[in-house]
Amino acid sequence: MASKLEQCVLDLFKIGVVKFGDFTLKSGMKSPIYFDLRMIISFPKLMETVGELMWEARPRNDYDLICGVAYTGLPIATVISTKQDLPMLIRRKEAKGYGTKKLVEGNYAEGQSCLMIEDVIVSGSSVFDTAETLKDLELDVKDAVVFLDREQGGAANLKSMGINVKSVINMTEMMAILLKFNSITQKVSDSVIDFVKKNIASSLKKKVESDGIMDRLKCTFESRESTTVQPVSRKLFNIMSAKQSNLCVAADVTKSAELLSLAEKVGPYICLLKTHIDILSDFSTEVVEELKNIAVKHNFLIFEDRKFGDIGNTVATQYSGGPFNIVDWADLVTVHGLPGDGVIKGLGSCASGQPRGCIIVSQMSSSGTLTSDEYIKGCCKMAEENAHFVIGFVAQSNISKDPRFIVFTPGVQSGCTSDVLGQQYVTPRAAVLERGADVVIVGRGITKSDDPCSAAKHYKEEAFKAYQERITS
Ligand code: 5BU
Repeated sequence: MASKLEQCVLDLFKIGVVKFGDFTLKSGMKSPIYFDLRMIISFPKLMETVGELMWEARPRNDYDLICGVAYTGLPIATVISTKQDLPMLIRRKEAKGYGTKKLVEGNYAEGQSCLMIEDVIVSGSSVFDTAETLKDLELDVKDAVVFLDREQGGAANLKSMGINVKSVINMTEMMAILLKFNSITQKVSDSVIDFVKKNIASSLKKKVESDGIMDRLKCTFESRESTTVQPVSRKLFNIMSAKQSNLCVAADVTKSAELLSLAEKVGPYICLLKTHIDILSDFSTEVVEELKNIAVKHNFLIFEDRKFGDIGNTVATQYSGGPFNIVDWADLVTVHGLPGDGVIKGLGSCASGQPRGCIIVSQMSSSGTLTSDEYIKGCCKMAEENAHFVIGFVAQSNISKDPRFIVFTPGVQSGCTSDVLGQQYVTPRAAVLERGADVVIVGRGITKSDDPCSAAKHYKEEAFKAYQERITS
């Protein structure tokens, strides 16, 4: 009598899930065997058995959620979800281009544990990508269960990235069952086992570390939108692609009327307007209401360059409340890395469901800045650990290859190299092509020009052209 697992393997073989021949896998690797679990959706009872076996193989007992890895993981996760009464999440392959633009569907709360469900692992890259996305949502994702481990290094790869994988069956065991029930010959079994031994998938860790495929500098803003779940990053990538603009204007003016008039003039050319709200001599809540309307009208985001730099409890009260109530109107704010990540947690605690984010000042444009290499590294680590709220860095060099993070470079002006108080300038072209800026921040180069509207148009075109050259070079 065949066991439940043996019967399941034989049934899968019978419906054509296990195929022998010449196949090319997703990675480009050639294979004499292909395991195509997609077709079980046409065999509901078998799908139920697969779900049961996978649930029995789970690494732990206590999960709050499960998440199917698109696509074949999805129906299996659904079967498990309904049977075990366990809420499910879906991670899209691509972010949808309309509506809420969410990458993950379903309800979740910070800190909940989530088990990933996948049909087959070769290198483990799909499970890894899903885990990264779920971790960005502050979920606890350490485990995955797969039906078939092809024994080509996927489990070890994932282990090195901190993910524990349990499989229902591996390739050797599957060949043994098919052989035992005379479904395949010894020769076929030997060739498959020989193949998997000789074709170990490349190290995920090395691939991720070398960032060969996903180097920030080489990716389009459009493609980077789907690498992050941070809502402000996603909005900004979207605006940058739609408006073909990576220009932020630093609106350093001291009167509300000047601020609003400048925002109207440069609005069509910018993705972001940067403010120092405390330099307005006539600040009122009406001015930020008006500014928000102009931002909606011209489709740009508002960025208050507040440079929060205190303990979490203090910055929380500075951010939410006081005369400026920044959290109410600024999509983005800057923070210093100096206090440690309490500053980010403090701000995050005030955002309560609104799409808000921060940028870590990692390197400054001014001469004599104290930001050392160690400091920069610390800022990058802080960003990675707080990627749900951090959207990127203010920097003067290519400090991160991570496509999720956006690098903003101030100290940009054509035809001028410094001011008398230590500011140092580079051209938009040099900022984007030599220093790795995604967004260039231009203040006086535009605000002090005779015609801020034409100056903004000019800077916008120059910076975007440099970005286009960068991604195609
Ligand atoms: P400028 O007029 O283009 O020099 O204005 C630059 C703006 O960017 C100004 O608002 C500064 O406060 C801001 N800035 C900067 O110049 N250098 C930095 O390293 C950081 C911010 Br952080």
